[in-house]
Amino acid sequence: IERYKGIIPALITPYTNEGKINEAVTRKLIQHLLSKGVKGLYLSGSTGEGFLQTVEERKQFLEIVVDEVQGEVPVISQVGAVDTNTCVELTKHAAEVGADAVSAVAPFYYKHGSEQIKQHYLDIVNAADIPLIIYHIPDFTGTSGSIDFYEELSKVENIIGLKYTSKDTFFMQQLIDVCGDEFMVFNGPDECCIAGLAVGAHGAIGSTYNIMPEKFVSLFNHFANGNIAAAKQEQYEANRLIRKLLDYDFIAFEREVLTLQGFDVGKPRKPLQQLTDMERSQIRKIVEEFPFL
Ligand code: NGF
Repeated sequence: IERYKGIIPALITPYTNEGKINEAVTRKLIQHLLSKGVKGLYLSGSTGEGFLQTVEERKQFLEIVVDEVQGEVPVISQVGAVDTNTCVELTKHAAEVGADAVSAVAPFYYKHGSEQIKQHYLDIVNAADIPLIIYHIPDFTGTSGSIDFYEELSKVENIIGLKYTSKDTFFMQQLIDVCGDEFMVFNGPDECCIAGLAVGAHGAIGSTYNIMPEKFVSLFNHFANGNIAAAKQEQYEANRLIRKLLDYDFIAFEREVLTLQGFDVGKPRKPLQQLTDMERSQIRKIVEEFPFL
């Protein structure tokens, strides 16, 4: 558990101008984030565009990341997909290439009952000897498990935690209460990081940690040291930026900021927002307003 406690960027997947995975920029971005004190990397989630990639690309990206990280921090690969077979295939691969954990959103598009969703997670965790972190993101999947549902899954061997992307902190607190302290819960909405930590989240996984890792590492450390006023200050400063970010597709915005920071990560895949020149120049102005970027 100690290894995972902290700020974990949901890594952007760098692309070349041709839209292929950009290995060189991936390696450079990883070294940069590690140098800022992040405690892990979360791949192929919403931010990483895993759902817009082929299975081969998801495998390729994980292999590059595992090779670059060399065990320094945990690498968590989001293997969620519409169908169980793809999740199982990606889980087996993640175990083979040495990822530390896999994570999976609930199966989406079709409407499934909770028994089917539970079986889906059991099929994933039984596919290989690698821990699973469930990914709760009800706004995107259209499915929200109940507290009882998660409590049951938290007892399954090798299901080690939950990434919680919702702003309902009461639900999060109830989960932490019933699942126990050995079950890790990660805060999802970066703008509510301090709130998640306050109700007991062990760490935080999010997209804006790609562009401002230092701010959130500082927030986390202040919080852990009991310096709540300083942690709150960091959250407030970060949120002034996040408020502006939310006028755009967050992935398009963050890719533009990373490009301005010297990481040529390319454009998001369609149908994600393709920025106009005007929007790009607005983002450039925003970056100038925020010296911590
Ligand atoms: O994208 C969302 C949707 N949330 C992300 C994060 O929880 C999901 C969050 O960082 C994620 O990291 C992933 O799967 O890649 C937001 O982008 C951020 O708080 C800005 O709102 O809610």
